[in-house]
Amino acid sequence: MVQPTTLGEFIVENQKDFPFATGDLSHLLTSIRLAAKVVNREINKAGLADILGAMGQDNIQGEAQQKLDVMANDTFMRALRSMGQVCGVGSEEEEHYISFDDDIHREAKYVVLMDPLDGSSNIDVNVSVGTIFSIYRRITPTGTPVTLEDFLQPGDAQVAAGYVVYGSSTMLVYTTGNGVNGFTLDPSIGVFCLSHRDMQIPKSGNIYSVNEGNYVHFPQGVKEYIKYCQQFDAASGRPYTSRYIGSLVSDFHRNLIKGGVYLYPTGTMAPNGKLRLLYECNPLAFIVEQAGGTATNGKQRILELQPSELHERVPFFIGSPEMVDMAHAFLRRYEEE
Ligand code: P6P
Repeated sequence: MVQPTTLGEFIVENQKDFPFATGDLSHLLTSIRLAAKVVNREINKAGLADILGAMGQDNIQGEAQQKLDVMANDTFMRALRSMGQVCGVGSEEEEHYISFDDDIHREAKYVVLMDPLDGSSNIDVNVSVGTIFSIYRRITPTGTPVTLEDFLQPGDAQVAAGYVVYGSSTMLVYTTGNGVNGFTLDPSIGVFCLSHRDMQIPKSGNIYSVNEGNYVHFPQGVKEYIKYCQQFDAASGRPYTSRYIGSLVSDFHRNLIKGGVYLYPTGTMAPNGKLRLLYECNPLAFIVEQAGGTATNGKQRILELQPSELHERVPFFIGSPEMVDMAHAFLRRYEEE
């Protein structure tokens, strides 16, 4: 039997692709790998331990904080602090960025932005959830405490991005700008094994993912695009299939493999959209572009946007390039409406 390539082996083998690689990024990815295994273990036994349900407090988003959200945040924060390559972390679960302000960490050259457990509303009903992370080099001088400026960089400046999907199997998918690779956790040996080499999203597909419960609040162009998806047209494979898990990582991962488009537009309930630019949209946009796909806010590439605050929300259109382009055509046609 051919021995699968492990994530650890892959990181070392591909370190040469990373300019100025001093091994720091590799060590950083290793700490993320470890944290993902710990979170996976806790999620898999959540039904058994007293860890389901809300903490009885809200996070800064005003969303009921689930116990697993807090566990995941603490686990990744501890792992990122432990290896010494990171000087600070921005997290969905933390109002402000966390500075690792000691002599060792002030010399570190990376900052991380993360959504430690995305889709947490699905936790108690056993639907897949995920972790999303984004890695930048700090832009303020090493030796000084990290600043907000280090976190508010456009997505094009990312050096790495990835996600973990805790689903029927647990997968870690990431890019360092040289393509996208997927690793599946073999629970019998506790190792992530290369299972999806050089992932490429299909140019088109027949899946659209949107919360149609918000339909009445959508811009006219989005409404018209959804109708387009639902109309019969054998030549273009319509009507498309509607698939919406309510877990961004899971909806994105399925569309990355099968082809499709995920939409979270503006609406009166979410005037700027719901998804966060820094630790949801930017990392997935980096991944999808590396896989040949497209990610925009309906007008501009997500990766070009200049963030202005840590928890900034943006409208999000991501997936197969031909499907995102078609959605844009409807948005432009009905723009003034
Ligand atoms: P809605 C989960 O809270 C999340 O951030 C994404 O994972 C998911 O795609 C979206 O929000 C679901 O939002 O408004 O459709 O429930």
